[in-house]
Amino acid sequence: MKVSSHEVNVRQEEKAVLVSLVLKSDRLTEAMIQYSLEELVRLAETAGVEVLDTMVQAKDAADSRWLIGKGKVEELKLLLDGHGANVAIFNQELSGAQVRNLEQALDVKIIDRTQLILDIFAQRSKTREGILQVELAQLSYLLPRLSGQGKNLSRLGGGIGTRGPGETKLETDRRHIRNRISELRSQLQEVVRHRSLHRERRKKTGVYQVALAGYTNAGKSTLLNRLTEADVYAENQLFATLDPTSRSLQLPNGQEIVLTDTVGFIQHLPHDLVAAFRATLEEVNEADLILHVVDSSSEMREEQMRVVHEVLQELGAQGKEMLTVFNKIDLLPRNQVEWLTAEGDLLRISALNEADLNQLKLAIQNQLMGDVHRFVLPADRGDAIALLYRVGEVLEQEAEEDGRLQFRVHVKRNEYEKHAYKLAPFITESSRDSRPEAEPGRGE
Ligand SMILES: Nc1nc2c(ncn2[C@@H]2O[C@H](COP(=O)(O)OP(=O)(O)OP(=O)(O)O)[C@@H](O)[C@H]2O)c(=O)[nH]1
Ligand SMILES: [Mg+2]
Repeated sequence: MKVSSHEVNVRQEEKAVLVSLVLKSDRLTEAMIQYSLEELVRLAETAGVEVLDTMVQAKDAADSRWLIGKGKVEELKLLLDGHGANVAIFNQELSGAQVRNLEQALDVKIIDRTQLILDIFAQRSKTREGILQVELAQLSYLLPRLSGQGKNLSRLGGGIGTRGPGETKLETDRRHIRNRISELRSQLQEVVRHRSLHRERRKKTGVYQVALAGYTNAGKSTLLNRLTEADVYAENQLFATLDPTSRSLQLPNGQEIVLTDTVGFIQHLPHDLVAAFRATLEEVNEADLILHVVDSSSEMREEQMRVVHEVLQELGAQGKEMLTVFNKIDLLPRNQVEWLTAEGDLLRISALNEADLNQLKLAIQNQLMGDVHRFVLPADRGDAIALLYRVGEVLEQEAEEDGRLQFRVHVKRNEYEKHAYKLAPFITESSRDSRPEAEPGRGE
């Protein structure tokens, strides 16, 4: 994998052995274990660490002192010494005590998966918002682990088992961190406020928002670049994108929409990170349509899709209109392309194929625009009228001579499918909506 020279310079001295604990109760297949380890290797390399070896232990339960078993710790020590490694990176999250015990036993720097991901984010974030969010996530991770000395925390921790100055120092550090956390939170609140104001303004113009979401390395930024001639960093590495980028995109019918690229997801995405990145990820939540981009050439495709659904759920975006975009089909044997299935609407494309990109634009258009229906309802059908207002946007309302009411309503596809049976008897005419000009005050 490619690591930019800058990162190599920064982290050149870190040579690591990677360690993964597999719980037997998780019933992971050999392929899943292998994949998870490969992903950790990619994460480490993305962070600029040189990976010298890997080690896996299957166990019934995690050891509370070292995560892995005592015998394995000794084995690891030999491995580290043999390779001349100075870091051990664990695939699982470690407690503060485990980090200290491992450091004592192994005499190398101990890093866990969460820290590694936070580290990558710290190296990558460029915007003020991103930088604030990463610092918040790092401090939230650090605070509960600040209970003594460790190579990782040596600048911040007090002495092990010592009282007096060490403990006082620790208390000061804790207070310091708590203060900084509240400071960061209030700064981020300001960012959130700005973002939502900005979004409100965009909404008022009636321009549709479409968000690219998906597992890291699925091809989201490549799609944004190819569709909008944006110049977003897209690379064959994990977490190439951290800060959302929005570009306008013209659909085949001439209408402009806003397409937003977002940070990729990964399995076991650190909770502190999701919490801290909420403001950024809100972009997904606020979109009219989510394009779930999937690397269809990945052996772990299903697993990755599940992770994405989980994170979307955590963000409260599960009910959103979604189009699954199976990307990179150029890397799949032809006969396997048909096997790609998902719940709801889907598309099979290659970001490298111009015709596929046009197909994607059409699919977005169809998905977003819905149809305009003309309904005629008796004035006493308050229930049906209320439903009309709920499922769509009422463009026109007129009273007929016989006292019935006529409505022209723009109804989104998925809403219509859900409620069509109740409204179908009142429809008198339907047509595809083209929304040529902006309509003020489009509601949610
Ligand atoms: N063969 C092939 N490669 C693709 C396709 N789409 C993207 N890629 C490659 O996949 C790699 C990852 O692409 P990105 O666009 O950076 O992926 P991303 O989803 O933005 O990744 P993160 O920002 O890390 O979440 C790059 O090397 C792209 O060139 C495709 O359709 N076919
Ligand atoms: Mg990207």
